[in-house]
Amino acid sequence: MSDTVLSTLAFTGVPPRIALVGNPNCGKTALFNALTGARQKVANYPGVTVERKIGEFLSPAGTRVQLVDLPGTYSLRARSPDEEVTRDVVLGRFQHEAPPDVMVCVADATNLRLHLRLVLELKKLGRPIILALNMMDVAEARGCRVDAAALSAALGVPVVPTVAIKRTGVVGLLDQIDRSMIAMTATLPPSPGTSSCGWSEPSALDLRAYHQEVETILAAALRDAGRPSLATRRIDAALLHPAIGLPFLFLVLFLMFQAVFAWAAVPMDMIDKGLGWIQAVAGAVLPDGLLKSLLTDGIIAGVGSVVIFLPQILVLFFFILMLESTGYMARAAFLLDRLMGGVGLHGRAFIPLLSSFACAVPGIMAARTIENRADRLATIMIAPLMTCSARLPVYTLIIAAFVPDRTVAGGMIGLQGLVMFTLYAAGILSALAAAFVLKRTIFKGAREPLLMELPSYRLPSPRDILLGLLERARIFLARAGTVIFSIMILLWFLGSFPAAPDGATGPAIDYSFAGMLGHALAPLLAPIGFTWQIAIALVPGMAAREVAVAALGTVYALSETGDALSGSLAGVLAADWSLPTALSLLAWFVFAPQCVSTLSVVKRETNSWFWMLVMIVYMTALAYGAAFVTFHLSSALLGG
Ligand SMILES: Nc1nc2c(ncn2[C@@H]2O[C@H](COP(=O)(O)OP(=O)(O)OP(=O)(O)O)[C@@H](O)[C@H]2O)c(=O)[nH]1
Ligand SMILES: [Mg+2]
Repeated sequence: MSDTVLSTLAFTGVPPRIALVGNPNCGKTALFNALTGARQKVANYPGVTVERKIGEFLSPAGTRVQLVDLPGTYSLRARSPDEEVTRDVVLGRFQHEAPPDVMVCVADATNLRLHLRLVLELKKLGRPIILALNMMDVAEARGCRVDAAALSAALGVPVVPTVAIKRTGVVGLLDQIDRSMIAMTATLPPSPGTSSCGWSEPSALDLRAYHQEVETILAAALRDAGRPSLATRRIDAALLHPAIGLPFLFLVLFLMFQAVFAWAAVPMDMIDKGLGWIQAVAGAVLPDGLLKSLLTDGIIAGVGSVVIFLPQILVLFFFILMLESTGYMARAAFLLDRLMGGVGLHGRAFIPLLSSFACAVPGIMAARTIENRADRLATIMIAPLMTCSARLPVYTLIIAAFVPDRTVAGGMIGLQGLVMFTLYAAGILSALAAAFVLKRTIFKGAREPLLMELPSYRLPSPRDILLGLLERARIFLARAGTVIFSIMILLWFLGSFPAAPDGATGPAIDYSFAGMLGHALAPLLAPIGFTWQIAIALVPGMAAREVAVAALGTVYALSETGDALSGSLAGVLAADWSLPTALSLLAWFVFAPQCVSTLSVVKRETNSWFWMLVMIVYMTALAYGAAFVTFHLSSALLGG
């Protein structure tokens, strides 16, 4: 019988929709992944999911069900843009979509007092609810005992204990989902768009009533509250200690940049050798001509010069994933709150800013968790100053060419890693300075306190870290294979045509379209020491940062003649550029407005062209100024 009802439901055309709702960091996304087989980002800090994600699964009864993962929220009284997404989906206000047919409320079993309030608020909407009592493994380990049957009776909703990361309880949950859909078709015909009327802001009186109801339910269902995690308290006693906390955080970040160089060296060398071999083989096998030039100068030189940085990207992400999954990330925000407050930034800005080390796009989106609009805008405007991972290839290439590979401080610190750290520090310090200015001029406002739950420390799951790294590698290689690949072909074309006239001297690229463009831009960039080859590389570099490296690879491959070609790109640059030029280009890349994707996400998140333009103008001015000062200062100091 159940099958018939469900397939009737499926026949109406729209698949039934189920939403995962709950407080931040309770495991909604982990459950979403367990149910749909998706790999949405899961991490141990509040505010990981900031937009709704949709997936599908087949229920045991054979119904195709749409599942919506939502940002965490403490209440339907949304305060920040990410919480507004959840409220709007739940109440059916989201782009005129009907509200979800069933809500799966996810609650952290170890922290029911906090999590039940939202359950009560949702229950008031009068729509079908299932409670997933998640983190049962943690609860057990801490001696926290919840009587699921009693909880279900007291709440009046079905309760299913789960351990989302181990898929425990998923079968029971699916079963409940099927049941509530049957109940739904039997009792209330779907009436899209009407249910948001049932909700109004809870008053202070309602809140007190909720509070009392929670206590009554807990009295009935909580057999033992358990002990708070002793390990977490002990670790925090050290890591949040006023004297130890910040130095430890800086040590971690410093080690991260040292490791980016030290750990990645061997695999990078191997990739480099492999590419050299491919290039040599291609050069030997192919007859001279356009195809050979396209393959060796355009594709292998361009794409290859980016792919080589994969090991460094992975080391960087390994550290970021570890910070996120252990729970240290939220502590770092807490530790830096005072420091950030000094320049007027909200403590919550830390997570968007740290995410921007990976990529500014998710970083800027993470700013949605900041309630106050002025604080959020200030964070968005400075986020691109954090050095994103796509700039890593640019930095590394120039450092490898100009900074000797030796250690300082008695062999303790790698010089190249130190320079890298300095570049990252320059980005951070200028972001803080920019925030200081912005918060005192355009984005004035009182400072708001940082309210953030500190999650329990957790041992990262090796599988999650591995999957996270694989995902990163996939994204990086896919970009090298698509965006960079096509831009390199275009650039090779622009750099090869029109061909040099007969009897011309110098490399053919001089006479090509790219050469013309480079020479046209050169006067503008000469004051900051850039060569015309750099000028050419900067243009496609707007599509994605690492493209600049690929472009240099292609441009130099096309502009060198004869034997000079065989050297590595770093070697070619070392011979071609002066040190002030290299330093000036580094300074440029610390500040220059970032890729097109960053600018478009700024437009989307601020919902205004104006702020996007402000960003382009202020960052270009900063970049030009910094490169100018760097070039002239270093020229003077080096006796140029
Ligand atoms: N031990 C244990 N850890 C879990 C369980 N479910 C989730 N986690 C971990 O808890 C953390 C938070 O999980 P997420 O799925 O990202 O939580 P979320 O509710 O989506 O969080 P937001 O998107 O920030 O609202 C991650 O570190 C998960 O690995 C569980 O049942 N047991
Ligand atoms: Mg989530």
